[in-house]
Amino acid sequence: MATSNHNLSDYDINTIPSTEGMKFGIVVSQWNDNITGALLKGALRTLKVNGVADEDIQVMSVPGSFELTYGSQLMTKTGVDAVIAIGCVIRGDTPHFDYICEGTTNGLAYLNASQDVPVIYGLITTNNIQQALDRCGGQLGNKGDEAAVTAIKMADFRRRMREQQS
Ligand code: DLZ
Repeated sequence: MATSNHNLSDYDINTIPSTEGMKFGIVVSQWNDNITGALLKGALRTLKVNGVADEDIQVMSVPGSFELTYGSQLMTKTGVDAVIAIGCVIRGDTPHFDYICEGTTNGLAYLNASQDVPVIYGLITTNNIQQALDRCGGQLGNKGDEAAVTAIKMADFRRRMREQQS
């Protein structure tokens, strides 16, 4: 699980499927927007490097990570091939952190299990601001890059499964 052994931005471009004809939705939380903005930048950069045009990416923001489930659910209904949910929850002095992390994680997992557009977990959950900075373009790379690569792979997975079924 430790990200310390893994740079979140590392991937082999030769293993990325074609993005031709694909559309992506991104739902980004405004809470900790210095972090989520950097994650969004990473995700957009990686989608574009892999051939996705601006007009095939729809970005919407929600107030906090807890709202990512609702936002992503609506985004899955817009004709996109995958949704990336981006948020950042930083531990505070109360159990609030645990409730938001658990609620958001369960919500996003439920979406993946209950409908047919993949929703990618671009949520970082950290003990402090430094750990978040390390993961949004700092020494451990950018989880936005990782989420975009995962979105492309899952959109391709969905496309191939649909082709098999038709
Ligand atoms: C309330 C709250 C707190 C304390 N911390 C965070 C956080 O670190 N990251 C985050 O994305 N959102 C936080 N929120 C806001 C909740 O996600 C949510 O927006 C509110 O509880 C309203 O539903």
